[in-house]
Amino acid sequence: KKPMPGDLEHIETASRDEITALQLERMKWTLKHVYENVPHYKKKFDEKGVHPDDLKTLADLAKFPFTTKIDLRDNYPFGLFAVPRTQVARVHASSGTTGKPIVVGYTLKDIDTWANLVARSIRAAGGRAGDTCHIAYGYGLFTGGMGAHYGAERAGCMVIPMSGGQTEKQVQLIQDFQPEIIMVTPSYSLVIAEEFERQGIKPEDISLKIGIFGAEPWGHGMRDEIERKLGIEAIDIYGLTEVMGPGVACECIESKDGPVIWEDHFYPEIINPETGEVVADGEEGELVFTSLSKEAMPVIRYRTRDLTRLLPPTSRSFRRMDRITGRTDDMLIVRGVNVFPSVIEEQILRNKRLAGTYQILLSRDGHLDTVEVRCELQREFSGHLSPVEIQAISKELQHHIKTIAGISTRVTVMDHDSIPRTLTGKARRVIDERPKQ
Ligand code: ADP
Ligand code: K
Repeated sequence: KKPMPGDLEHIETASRDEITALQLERMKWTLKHVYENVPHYKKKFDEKGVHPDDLKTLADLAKFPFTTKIDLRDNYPFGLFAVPRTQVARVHASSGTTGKPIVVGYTLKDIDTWANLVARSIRAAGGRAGDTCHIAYGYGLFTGGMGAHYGAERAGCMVIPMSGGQTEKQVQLIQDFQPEIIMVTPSYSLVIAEEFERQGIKPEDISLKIGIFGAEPWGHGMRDEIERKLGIEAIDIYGLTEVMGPGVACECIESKDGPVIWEDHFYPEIINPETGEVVADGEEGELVFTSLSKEAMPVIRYRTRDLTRLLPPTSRSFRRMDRITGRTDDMLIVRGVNVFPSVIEEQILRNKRLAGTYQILLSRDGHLDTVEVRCELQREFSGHLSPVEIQAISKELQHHIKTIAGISTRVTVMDHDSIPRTLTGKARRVIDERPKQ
């Protein structure tokens, strides 16, 4: 499906001058808004000796301080909100580096903007009003499910709010309701594809035409496999909770050459993660976003920790981003869910019979990520516990990790000194054996 002129918003094909003018106006508004309403930003700006009035051009943004996950953690839960609580319509949350999540808020207008941007993303992907959209992202505190949902409704789709899991039911509903669009993590789409295969349903007999995939990195190999097995066009959507949720950027079906950043609402920079210097378009570095229209929780130069490049415009007037090639922190993404090793470590340390040495082993079973957490007993307990006691420790830890980090794991409790140490005496904490896409 090629986009018709009527399917595009004016700004999507506007001149660079027009986009720059809009960005500058919105950036000035945002800086002033946070300076006046969020003590954290006022303090950081003052410490750096910058004032919102110092922004004369977009490049002046480089004078302003970065925002990180630590700032969100330190202001947990609502300290970075720029409007009174009475004006916040909804919150979402995502994993932080400790047991406490990071929390974001939206005014009704923010939710409206978000719905518009996901709707724009769906149209970019080739979806149209009247299509049926099956959503298999998780609903709840995660931004995935509800973000996709409101956007698909806004695009004029009939929405099937299926959420994740229950693969057989996913297939049954797709067979019965005949959706054209599916929104889901790329890895789970392959699990669904396999269930179709198992039931002997051929790709050409599946109603789906477009899949919009995000929440985790995926590559060309996976795109080909998904497209072949489901008989669809597979489109990449990018986003993150701190900046909004899914729909910060989305690929266009005409070119399928990397997500187009919706630059009228999010100003991207690429920085050298070591020095913090802004690098030129085309150079790889860490992606940084400044929100341009958010009311409840704007972000100024938010360091995503995602490594990528900015690419020139093609199908739209906005710049694109390349695939995410890695991260500058140790965050893991397991089945689309962000997981910090430090959160798992916290849960291990809660049990006084366990030592601080542990290993997280990631591998892939079929299309899904699996996680094994190996930990060791403290020396004084090692060899003194019954299998039943050890089993109970592992069950309890598994439960805590599921509750706090939101992922299922297999926990193996080993004797003291079972995990190999390196020369420095430290164990390699994360072993990622998942195949690279
Ligand atoms: P989401 O619902 O988009 O996954 P989260 O806040 O849970 O939002 O996770 C955001 C992170 O997920 C990003 O910083 C990035 O590392 C990863 N991510 C999201 N979308 C993509 C994508 N299309 N490709 C690669 N990584 C992605
Ligand atoms: K994610």
